Amino acid sequence: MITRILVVDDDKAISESLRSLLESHDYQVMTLASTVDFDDALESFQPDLLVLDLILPGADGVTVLAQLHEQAPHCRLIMVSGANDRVLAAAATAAQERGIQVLGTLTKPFRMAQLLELIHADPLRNRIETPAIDSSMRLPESAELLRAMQEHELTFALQPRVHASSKVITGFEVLARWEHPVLGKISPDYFIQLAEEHGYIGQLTQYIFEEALAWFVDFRKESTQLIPGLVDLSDLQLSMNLSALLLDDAEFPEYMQNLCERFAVKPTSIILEITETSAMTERSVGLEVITRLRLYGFHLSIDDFGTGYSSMLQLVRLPFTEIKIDKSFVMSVGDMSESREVIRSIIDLAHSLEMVTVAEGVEDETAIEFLSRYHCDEYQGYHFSRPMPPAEALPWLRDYYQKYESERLELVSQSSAYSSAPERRFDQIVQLAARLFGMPIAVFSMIDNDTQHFKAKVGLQTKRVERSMSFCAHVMAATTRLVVEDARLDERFSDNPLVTGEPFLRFYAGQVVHGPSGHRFGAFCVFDRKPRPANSVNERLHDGVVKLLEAELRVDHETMIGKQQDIFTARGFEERIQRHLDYFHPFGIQSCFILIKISNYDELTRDSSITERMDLVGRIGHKLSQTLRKSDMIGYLGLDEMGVFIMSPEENCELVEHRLQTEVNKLMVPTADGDQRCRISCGASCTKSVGSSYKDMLIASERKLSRRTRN
Ligand code: G
Ligand code: G
Ligand code: MN
Repeated sequence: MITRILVVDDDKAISESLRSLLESHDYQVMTLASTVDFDDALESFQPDLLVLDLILPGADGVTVLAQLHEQAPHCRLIMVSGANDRVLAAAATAAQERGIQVLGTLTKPFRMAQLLELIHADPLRNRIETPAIDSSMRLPESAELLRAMQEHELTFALQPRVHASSKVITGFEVLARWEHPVLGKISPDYFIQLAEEHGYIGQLTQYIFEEALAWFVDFRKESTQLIPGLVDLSDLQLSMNLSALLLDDAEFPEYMQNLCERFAVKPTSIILEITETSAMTERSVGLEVITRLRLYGFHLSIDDFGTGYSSMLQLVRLPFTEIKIDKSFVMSVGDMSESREVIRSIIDLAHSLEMVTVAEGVEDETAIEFLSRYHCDEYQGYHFSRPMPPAEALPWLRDYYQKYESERLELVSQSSAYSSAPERRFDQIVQLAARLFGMPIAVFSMIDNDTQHFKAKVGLQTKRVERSMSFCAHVMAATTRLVVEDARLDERFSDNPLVTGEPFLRFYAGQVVHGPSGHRFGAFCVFDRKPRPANSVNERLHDGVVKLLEAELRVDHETMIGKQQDIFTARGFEERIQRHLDYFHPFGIQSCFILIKISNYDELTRDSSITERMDLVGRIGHKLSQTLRKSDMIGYLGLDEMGVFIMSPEENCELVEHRLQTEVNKLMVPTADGDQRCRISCGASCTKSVGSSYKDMLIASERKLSRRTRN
C-alpha cells in the first residue's frame, strides 16, 4: 500500500506540481532536488514509493539504486527521465535485477494522469478490495498474520495440473489464501511478502504445508472410494510454494522429511515450487538445502520461470526437476511472437535437461494448441479450473473424470481398431513382447464402459473380462506404469477371481496405450503366474512395446497384403523394421534380416495376371509364416523379392534361412505348363555385424544373396 511518496527531481517546477497533485490524492509527499540527502530522507520519511529522475546534478539516478534496495527494500520505484526510452528501460531493468519493484517509467514531459495510473496499477494495491475504513488500516499488519493462523483465517486454494497428452490430472498446486474479517481477501503476493519481511515465513509455510498435507491424505482416501476403477490417485502429486528464504534454513530438509513421515506421504508425491531470486545465485546454503531436498526424493520446481532472475546456468547447476513457464508468456502466445519464442526455447532447454515443463496461465485453446505443438508436458490455468476451496476438489475431480471417460468412450467407439477383428500387426508385437520379457501371458486390451476386450493376446484363453475385475482398468486411471509384484499381497487384487482362480495371476506389469488423438485407447500388459520382482520387465523395453502399439494405432493406410494377412507391404515393412530397431537395438537385442528371391519367378509367372502373381506372393508368404514364429515379420519388397525380419532369433540366421528354403521349395505352383516347384534363394544379415539401420541390413543381405547365386 502506498501512502508516502518521495520525489527526487532537480526541476523544482516538476516536483512542486507533483507534490500538489499527489497530496490532493491523499498521499504524503517529500521532495528532494538532489541525492545529497537521500540517505536521511529514506531513514526519516520511510517512503513506500520513490519517483526518481534519472539525470540529477552530481550523481545520476542509477547510483542510488543500491542504497534504495539496502535501506528500503520494499519501497517501489517509478523512474522519470528526459533521456531516451531505451536508456530508461535499461535503468529499470537494472533496478529490477536488484530486486526493486519498478512500477513503471515515464519519459519527460509526461502528464500527471500518467503518474497516477502507474501508482494505481500497483499490483499490491490493486488486489485489495479496499473497504471504506480508516486509510491507515487498509492493509493488515504483520502481527495479524499470527492471529490469522490461529483463527484459521489463513487457508489455501487448490488448482489442478493437467497432463498435456492424456489430459489426466497429475496433481494440485496449493495456493495460500487470507480472508481478513474486516479487509476481505488479501492478496498472497502481499501477505507472503509481509511474512518474509517480518520473519513469519517459516511459520506460515509450516501452517500451510500441514493443512495441505492433512487435506491431501484425506482426499486420496475418499477419492478412491468415489471413483473406483476410473481414477487411480496414488500417483497424484501436491505442489507447494516454498519461499527462497527458507533455503537458508539448514534444518528445512529434515523438517520436510519428518512432515512426510507424520502424514505417511512419500516425498516423491510432493513438488516444492521455488521462485528464483537473486539470493539463490549467491548463497551456497540454498544450494545445499535444495540438493538435500532432492536427495530425500522431493521434486523441485522453478516457479515463474522466465521472469526476474532466471538464469539458464542455474538450471544446470541446481537439481530442479521441473520448470513452470510464467503465465505472462503463456497468456500472450496468441499475440506476441516473442512469447512464443521464449516458451519454445524454455521447453527445449528443459527437455534437454530432462526436466518436466508446466505452463501456467493456460486460459484458452490457442495456448493449448501452441503448447502441445512444442511438447509442453503439463498445463495449469483457468481453462481447466480456477483455484478452488479444498472441499470442492473432490466433486470437481469426479465431474472432470466422468466427462473425461465419456469423451474417451466416444473416441474409442469411433476407432476402427476397437471394432475390427484381431489383426496380425498387433499380434506380432504382443508375441514379440511375451518373448522379450519371458512372460507366459501378454495382452493388448481395450477397455470400454464395463468390459475389457482383447485386441491381441498370448497365453490367455479368456475372451473378455468385466471392467471391475480388470487389472488394466487400474492402469487406465494411473499416470504411470503399474507393476504388481504379487497380486495376492496387494489389497486391490487379492480377492480378484483371476487371482484366486484360473488363470491364477500373480505378477502384473501394465502401461497405458494412447490413441492417435492422445486419449487413452487401452493398455498393454504382461502377466506371470508366479510373483516376480518389479524390474523383471525392463521399463524402457516396456515403453518400446507401447510405442510400437501406438504407432500401429496411427496407421491409416493398408499395411498388409494377401488374403491371409501374413505379409506387410514394402512401405509398412520398412517402417516397422526401423521402429523395432530404434526401440530395441539400444538394449542389445539383436535382429536378423533375410532377403528372399524367387529364383524361378519368370517361369512361374509367365502369362499370369497381376492377381495370379499376387496370389503366388500370398502363398509363399503363408508358407513362410508357418515356418516362422508370430513375432517375426514378413514383407513384400517387389516382384520377385520378399523379406523376413526376426528380432532376437534363437538360432543363427543361416539355420533359419535353410529352413525357409526347404519349406518354400516344397511349394507347388500351378502354371500354364502344369504345376511347378517354387525355388528361392536367400541372403541374411545380422545387426551384430551391420548395425541398426534397415537400409544397411537390406544392402548386406543383397550382397550375400548375389554372391551366393553367382557361385
Ligand atoms: O493466486 P495466486 O495469486 O494465488 O498466488 C500469488 C503468488 O503467491 C504465487 O506466485 C505463489 O507463488 C505465491 N504463493 C501462494 N501460496 C504460497 C505459499 O503458501 N507460500 C509461498 N511462499 N508463496 C505462495
Ligand atoms: O506460484 P505462482 O505464481 O505460480 O501461482 C500461480 C498464480 O497464477 C496464482 O496466483 C493463480 O491464481 C494464478 N493463475 C493460475 N492460472 C491462471 C490463469 O489461467 N490465468 C491467470 N490470469 N492467472 C492464473
Ligand atoms: Mn507456484
